[in-house]
Amino acid sequence: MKFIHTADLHLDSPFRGLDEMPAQIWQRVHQSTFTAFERIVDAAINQQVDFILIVGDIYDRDHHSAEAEDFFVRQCQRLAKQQIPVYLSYGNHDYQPVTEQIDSLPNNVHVFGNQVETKTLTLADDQTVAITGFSYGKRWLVEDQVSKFPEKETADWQIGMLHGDISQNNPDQDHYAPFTLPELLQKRYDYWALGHIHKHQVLNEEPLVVYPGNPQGRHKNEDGQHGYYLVQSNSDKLTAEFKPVAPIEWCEIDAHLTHDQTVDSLIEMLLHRGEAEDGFKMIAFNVHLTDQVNALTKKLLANGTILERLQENLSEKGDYQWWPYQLNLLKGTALPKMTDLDQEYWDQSAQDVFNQDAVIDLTDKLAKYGFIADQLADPSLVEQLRYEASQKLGEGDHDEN
Ligand SMILES: [Mn+2]
Repeated sequence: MKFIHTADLHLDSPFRGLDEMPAQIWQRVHQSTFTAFERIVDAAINQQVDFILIVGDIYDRDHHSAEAEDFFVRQCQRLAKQQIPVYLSYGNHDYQPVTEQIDSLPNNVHVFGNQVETKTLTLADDQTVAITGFSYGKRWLVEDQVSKFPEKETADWQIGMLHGDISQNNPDQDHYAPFTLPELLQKRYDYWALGHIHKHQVLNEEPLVVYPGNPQGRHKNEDGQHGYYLVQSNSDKLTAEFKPVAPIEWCEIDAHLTHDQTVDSLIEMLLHRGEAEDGFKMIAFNVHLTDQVNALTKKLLANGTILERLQENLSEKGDYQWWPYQLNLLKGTALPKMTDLDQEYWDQSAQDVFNQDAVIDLTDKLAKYGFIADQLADPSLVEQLRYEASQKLGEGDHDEN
């Protein structure tokens, strides 16, 4: 048996706030979720896999675009021509009522209904595979779904498809088919194909319990490599191998400016750092400043000029191997543009406002909007909010001048 496990394709992710970049780069960014899945289908065909599992969030939003749907159908048709079945479930992003075979999809695509059900297939070598799963019919599924999964019975291989999150034992957070690892293991399945968490990870080795992550990261918090898992049997054991496919990778680079650095030498340094990266990278520079940094350099960093010059430099060459989309000034920053604001006063109020408690408070009020709750749950958010606020305050000051 050989199959591909993927999830969270998030086709047609909007990549908001990134459209101010050269058309070539924007095209690449906007197409990336499509390209990543196309590469998975290429791999399925080249590897002659027995089937593909797609565990929820095929589309980025519940009202997905017709273009995204058309793209997905065409990719499934490529697999149909090769007699490769697709088993899919919808997740919290593309939840929908599933009552019968969805007519736009070719016959090789098997969609799980809103209630837990099991589908079986027989492989070329006569081994049988039972696959159990369900589709989200609404944005939240607060009830445990795993209790509805049958224990492994007579099939040679039993696979569970579960788009969900490990239970936090907190009804305010457990919105996505909460489960525990022991509960999964009790079912004696051969493989648990998870979805929902966007960072690829193996939760358990025997049997394998795997989050494949999304095949294309959508922003800086989904950095590093993204791809799918190729799962193969070797006698009665399964192995899962991570295969990267993401056409763009998000990355953060720390740069420390401790000396009296000129603007030109700074730009040169950042260009070198970007060029040293392999593959196409979308780079956010985190520039750490100290008081010794030249005052003019600080101003140009803070008002966006340095980032613009970096981008101009790459645009002039026209050879895009990476793109600096953001430049953050971080701790040690003297907040150069906030000349009228007492630093001590800022630090004190920032501490009051930008802390995890304040964010949780906000989360409670906004939690009914699932997509907002997802964003707010991100641990790096506090730091990011604090930084954005300092930038905004700085911009105000700049405008007055
Ligand atoms: Mn997702």
